[in-house]
Amino acid sequence: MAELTVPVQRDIKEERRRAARAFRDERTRAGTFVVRLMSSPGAGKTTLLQKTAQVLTERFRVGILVGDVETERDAQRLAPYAPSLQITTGGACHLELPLVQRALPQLSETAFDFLFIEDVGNLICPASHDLGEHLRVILLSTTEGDDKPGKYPKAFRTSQVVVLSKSDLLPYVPFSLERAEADARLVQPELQFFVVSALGGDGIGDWCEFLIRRRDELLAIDASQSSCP
Ligand SMILES: Nc1nc2c(ncn2[C@@H]2O[C@H](COP(=O)(O)OP(=O)(O)OP(=O)(O)O)[C@@H](O)[C@H]2O)c(=O)[nH]1
Ligand SMILES: [Mg+2]
Repeated sequence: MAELTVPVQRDIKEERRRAARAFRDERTRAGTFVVRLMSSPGAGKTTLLQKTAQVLTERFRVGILVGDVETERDAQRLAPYAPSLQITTGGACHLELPLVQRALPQLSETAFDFLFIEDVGNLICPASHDLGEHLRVILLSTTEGDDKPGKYPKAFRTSQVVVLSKSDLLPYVPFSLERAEADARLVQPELQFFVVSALGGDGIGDWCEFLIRRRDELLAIDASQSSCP
């Protein structure tokens, strides 16, 4: 079969990177810290967001966008805690920035201090897409095995934080926090780790304080840059 080369003459990846940077900068100027959660299905993203929203909404405005292939179930679970909107991808295994941009104005308000984005449960595809988040967090639950960072390196390499979730199950499963951490650090030495049980509440306080600190740091940097002549 004859091959036909079509010159596109557009760097689509660079266009996407630029759009993500612009989205991130807009949110920074609005004072919104965007935190994205990725993990394999069922690692505990929605449960962690329920607990996180419960704590943060005492002092902050929180919004949540949640991606799934089908159903509104996660948004329904999150709605009692914070304005939440489901993005159903209809088969796609990850979210993309245009979906986020379309969904955001449909949340009850957009002036949030924290915007959380839960991506579709998948350790592979989401890692290749920048949704304009300030902080990319990957959850690894104790039931998945401590060997996963090396097997799914891109998700760990492109994240800044690992939440080792379901710590309450540690007595019952062969999972070593040390091994998981060491394996992840081989992929990305700068990763920060939190050990959390969203069901039991252990580690939730440290996790929320960390998020507040990171938002404060972001806003302080933005303020100092805005005041530069
Ligand atoms: N023991 C224990 N179970 C948990 C914990 N966090 C979540 N779970 C359970 O794990 C299951 C999956 O939790 P979800 O929060 O729905 O996980 P998810 O990552 O949002 O799942 P998807 O959106 O389908 O990818 C549920 O049955 C939760 O109750 C935890 O800290 N400890
Ligand atoms: Mg979920």
